Amino acid sequence: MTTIMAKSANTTSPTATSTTHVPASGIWAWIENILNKIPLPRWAIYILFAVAVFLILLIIICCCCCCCKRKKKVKEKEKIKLESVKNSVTTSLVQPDVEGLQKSQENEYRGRLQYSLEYSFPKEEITISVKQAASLKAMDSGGTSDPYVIVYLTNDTRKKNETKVYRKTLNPSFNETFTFKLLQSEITETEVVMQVFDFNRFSKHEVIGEVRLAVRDINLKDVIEEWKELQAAGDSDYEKLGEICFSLKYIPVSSKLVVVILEGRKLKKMDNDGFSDPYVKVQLALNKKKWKRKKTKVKKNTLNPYFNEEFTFDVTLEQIKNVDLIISVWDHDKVNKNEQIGKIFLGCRASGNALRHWSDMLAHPRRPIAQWHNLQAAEEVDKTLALKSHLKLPIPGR
Ligand SMILES: [Ca+2]
Ligand SMILES: [Ca+2]
Ligand SMILES: [Ca+2]
Repeated sequence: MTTIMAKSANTTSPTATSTTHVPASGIWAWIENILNKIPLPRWAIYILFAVAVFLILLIIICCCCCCCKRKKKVKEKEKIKLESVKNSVTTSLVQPDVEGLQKSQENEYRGRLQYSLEYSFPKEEITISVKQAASLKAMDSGGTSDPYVIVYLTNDTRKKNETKVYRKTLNPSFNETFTFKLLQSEITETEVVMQVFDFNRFSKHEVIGEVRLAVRDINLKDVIEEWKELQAAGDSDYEKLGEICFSLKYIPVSSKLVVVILEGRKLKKMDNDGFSDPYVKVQLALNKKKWKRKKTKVKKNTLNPYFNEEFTFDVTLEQIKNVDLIISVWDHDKVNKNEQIGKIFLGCRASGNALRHWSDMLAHPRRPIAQWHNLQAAEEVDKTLALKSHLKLPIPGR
């Protein structure tokens, strides 16, 4: 009976059986054979097989993850590596970024603020109403705060408005409205800042937190009313002083350091007409002593000057390790003494953004690298430079 059936099957589709079924059944028979030799019940073999497959997959996934992480780390290291300055002591002097230190403070809960915003296109004015705050952080020993709000726009930080102080409360109702001039041309660059402070009669008022809104992100056609969580207050000194953009290029073969002062923006207003007359000084200090100095032309009556002036200094590879590049922005005054707006220094002992720019320049010789920097208070930078002036860099091989 079976032989007849097999024969008929063979005659109906001879090719199919000979090409596909025979080898497959051969493999299965071989597997069957092996499984039969294992002195375990069939279900146990299946479970062991599944566990083995799972473990192998797990190992493969782990290996992939490790490889990816290692690649990422190597990339990050390469970014800061100073390729052209070998055996330099820079890495030991790299200070943690200020941003990193502030991170833990940023996460803390500070409370919420309710406000409304309305922009008038014909008048080019923005009206900001500070409504109320809720669940503010307690700043005083009694578990309360004495909150008030300072409101300003970053296009003119000289005009700041503040609400009344509300004593001993964490849920104050302010309901005060302020109007600021905001030209349509200034919208893209301007932020609304609402900083909640704790009033103290005998000590410095402390900032509880702030809400900062980029005006360009707000739908100005409607009246906005909303609640926002307070964030850690940023360093408002930066926006007061302005920013400077310059490019750096180092050519080790010819020992040239090329600094191109490109432009400044949002510089602080230093004159009564609401403008400044900015120019930029580029100084080099070697081994903490003043060494070389050049300056740009004066740009009259502007807070957003465009310079595009190039300065070349002779600095050997040995000297570049000990050089501080100091960029300072000044307001030229005809009658009075010129006023310093702000400054910044770069070099192997700088930190944060400044160190990153310097490192990028050294890591990519002969290539100009441009970057924006926030200006810092001149006294602060001078203090940092002077503080370290006694520091002897242990240069290897000397
Ligand atoms: Ca207080
Ligand atoms: Ca002035
Ligand atoms: Ca001036």
